[in-house]
Amino acid sequence: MTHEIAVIPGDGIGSEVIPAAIEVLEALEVDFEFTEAEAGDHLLEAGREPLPEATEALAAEADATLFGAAGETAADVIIPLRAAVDSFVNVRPARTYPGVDAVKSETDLVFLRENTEGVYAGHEDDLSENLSTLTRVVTDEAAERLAEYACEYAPEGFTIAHKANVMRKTDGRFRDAVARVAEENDVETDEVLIDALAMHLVLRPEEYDVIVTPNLAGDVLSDLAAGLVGGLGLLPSANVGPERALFEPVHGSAPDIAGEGIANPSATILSAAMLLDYLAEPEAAERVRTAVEATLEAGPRTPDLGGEGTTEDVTRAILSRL
Ligand code: GGG
Repeated sequence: MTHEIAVIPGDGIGSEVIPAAIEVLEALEVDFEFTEAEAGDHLLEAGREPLPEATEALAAEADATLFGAAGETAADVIIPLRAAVDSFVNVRPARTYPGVDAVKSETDLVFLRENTEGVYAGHEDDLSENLSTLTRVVTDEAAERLAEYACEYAPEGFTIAHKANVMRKTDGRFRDAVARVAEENDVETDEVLIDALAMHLVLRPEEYDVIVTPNLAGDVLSDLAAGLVGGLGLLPSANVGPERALFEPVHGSAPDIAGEGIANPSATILSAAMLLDYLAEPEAAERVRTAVEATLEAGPRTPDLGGEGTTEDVTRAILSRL
């Protein structure tokens, strides 16, 4: 069976790490047909739409999509692309790896981030010259979809992160809907306020496992977790929908290092491993993860991990260990 994969490198280091992941996928005994499409700041700068209709349509039809990074046009690119695959959950694992310096070596977390609404729903306005507003959207439907997924993902239980003591209606609705679905499915939950959770994660990340969060909180806390485990170069993600999914590193376009050939490809290659799991290719996924882990342990490593290796060096090493 041939898996049809949409490939959207996006901006900055996206166009350096995506080819690395494609090389790894091509080295496996799995049939893929890759179709590349454009999106991002560079299109806007050229006077074009940052997300061409053809790119959105490709993601909506492919078996899965591999996306690189969004820059200034993130709201115009990545949010509609997630919607194109009807993704209601962004799965963001953050764990430590042998050989990589971590602030907290006991970290092994997965964020299940609501992926359609909250403050990322796109209802932002300038009401006057000096007043801008943002409408936060929380529906039972989105929270329940996320919770159903969380119950399947973590039947042993999960933590609900919210700030319902202040955002009583929106985060109150989120917390109540997620807790209700968990109870209906006999899945245990505990809950924690998002601000307290930020501190707990820095001090005692080992106390947490699977964390279900509203949209913005999941975005912020997963970057915090990246800081605990060695940086954003290590965090993959999956945007899962009912019939399709889009995979991307958690990091953005990293304009400070774009073009230098030193971006860490690990997060994108680990995202490709998540894509393989999604496509029911678990052995190939495991081969990729094992090769990435061995390379993180033995090197070469890119400068974000204290090494002197290039993207190319790390990719070659991963390929040699497949
Ligand atoms: N590959 C992830 C990416 O491009 N991140 C940039 C960004 O701003 N993301 C916002 C989000 O993940 O919602």
